Amino acid sequence: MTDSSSLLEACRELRGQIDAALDRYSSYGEAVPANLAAAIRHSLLAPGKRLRPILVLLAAEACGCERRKALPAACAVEMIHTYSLIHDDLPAMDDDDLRRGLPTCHVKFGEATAILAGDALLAQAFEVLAGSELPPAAIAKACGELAAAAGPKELVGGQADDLAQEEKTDGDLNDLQAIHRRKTGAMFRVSLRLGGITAGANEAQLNALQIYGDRLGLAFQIVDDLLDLQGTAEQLGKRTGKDDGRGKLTFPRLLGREESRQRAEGLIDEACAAVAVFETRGELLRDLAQFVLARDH
Ligand code: GRG
Repeated sequence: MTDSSSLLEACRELRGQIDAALDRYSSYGEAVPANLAAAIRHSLLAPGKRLRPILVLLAAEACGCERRKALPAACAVEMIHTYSLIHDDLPAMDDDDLRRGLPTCHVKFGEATAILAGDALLAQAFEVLAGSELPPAAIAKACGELAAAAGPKELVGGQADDLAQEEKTDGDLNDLQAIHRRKTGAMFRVSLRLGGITAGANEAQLNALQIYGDRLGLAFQIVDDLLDLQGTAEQLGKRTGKDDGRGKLTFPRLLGREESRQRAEGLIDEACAAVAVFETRGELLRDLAQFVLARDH
């Protein structure tokens, strides 16, 4: 394992490259109505952790590709993630007023503009990915996989089940894992796979990356549930304690805090084992997995 300062340094550098690219992609000039552009930039350029785009870049690197080549795919993933956050915060969904330490998009720009900002990012993600300098077959594969991950069988389906779950009082661990494998996990898995596709990875490599993404996504969600109980709004940049207050199905509610943490640790071990095949080139992926477990925001 590299020391944690090397991981932090690498992440700082990657975040800088991702932020600069997102800034370029959302510098629309006069082509986009000013209010819509401001709403998109408010949410997209807000200080998110950029975990998913970092995963795209690190997956590409693990497969021997220059990070720069994977930057459009990384930005496409972050655009879809940001759209999902904007829509999730709307009054009809989670009804939140704080995101990434800032007022949510609809609080600042109104509901209609926030819906349009999300719609715009969802579409632009595919424009950006389709415009990347990859062989046409790789672009088609990447677009297809990203569409599937964001679609009704994965992200949107997981969100629908999560909303439906709020109406119920029952629900077990299988239900909860099924929701999060789609709502949170799909975007993690596809981030890893897009990095691999960019690098021209073979099926075995894509499979290893997918297992890593699956385990990391679930562990990330368990830690998210624990932080919702333990963290502060200042630390997390979003409201905390909401899930518990509404009696929502969460990992700590079903398993208790200690067992939830143990489960997250087991998943991180599995994630790291999956990318052992990349030897030293997978080192940052393994370090990042440990960081997800230890994160406090
Ligand atoms: C509206 C289609 C649709 C989907 C919404 C992303 C999502 C699905 C809901 C957000 C609510 C939530 C707490 C989801 C689980 C964990 C999660 C995805 C947290 C946000 O991701 P971070 O912590 O956020 O990586 P930043 O701001 O750092 O990018």
